[in-house]
Amino acid sequence: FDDVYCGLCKDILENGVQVHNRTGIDTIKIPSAHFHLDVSKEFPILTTKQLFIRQAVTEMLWIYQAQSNDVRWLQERNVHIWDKWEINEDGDWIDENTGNVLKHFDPSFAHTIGTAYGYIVKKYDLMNKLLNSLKNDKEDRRRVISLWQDSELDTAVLPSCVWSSEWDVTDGKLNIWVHQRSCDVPLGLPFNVTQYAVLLMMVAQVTGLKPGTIDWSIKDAHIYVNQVDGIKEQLNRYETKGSLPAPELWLNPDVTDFYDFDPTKDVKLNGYEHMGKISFPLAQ
Ligand code: THF
Repeated sequence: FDDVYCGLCKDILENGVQVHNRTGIDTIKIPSAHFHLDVSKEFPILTTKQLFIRQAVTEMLWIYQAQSNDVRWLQERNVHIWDKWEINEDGDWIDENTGNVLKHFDPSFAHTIGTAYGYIVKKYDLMNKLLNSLKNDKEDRRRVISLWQDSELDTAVLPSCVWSSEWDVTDGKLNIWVHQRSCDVPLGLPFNVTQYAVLLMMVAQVTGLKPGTIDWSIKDAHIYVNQVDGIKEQLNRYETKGSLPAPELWLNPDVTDFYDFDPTKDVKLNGYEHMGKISFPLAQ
């Protein structure tokens, strides 16, 4: 995965255009990107920097297993990546730098991110529909999970960034196409790719399939200008040291129900070697 990822970063730095956006911190962007990964050959996780697998898997389970939009669920598990988007007791989403109200919600949305991600999965029963289709109708060509629901957009802090996945079965292998409308390449993308690979492996296991491929498409692939130094450091590691062998993800083979996966005992990353953490600023 480092090859694909570092290639994308290089492309953005070489060919990207600097633009303004709602966060107030400019990005360098390219309009689109796409890559293909084979999870049956290699578990996709970066080795040119440390990827925090526990946080990434917890976020994925928050969305697809707990089907929650409550930020406290993550905080209770010591995951703080959504803290900047938590609606407060008064129903306000606050700009952490200025203290201004960025958006007001009904106070019943306190402590959540509003109607996005896990809220959508639950309301439209998307995960159960997927699992049932994979168990009962292997030929189905309508397995689309869409977290983009127009009627929910106004009441979400952020419309879901990774918002669609399509699932097909070919020759006993489960393959997905995932699409992301906006991509913070240094922070979001490494989390997202690894967590969807884990999701693919979990869903394959509980439906009697083998994990296959991931196609990943992106609209607006960007690096925030305050992240450029960190990416240059990562590209320098890649150019001087290459990448390290990919680790293996172990899932407890006894788990047969997706909702039974417990990340503290049923998910292990074995032999993860990496070149160390790189800190990137997170634009709100
Ligand atoms: N907003 C922005 N600007 N970028 C994003 O990636 C993003 N997300 C989510 C919502 N809004 C976003 C939040 N996802 C980290 C990772 C994913 C996040 C937010 C933050 C992060 O800080 N990762 C650190 C490690 C964190 C730790 O130490 O635990 C890292 O180094 O990877 C898109 O999903």
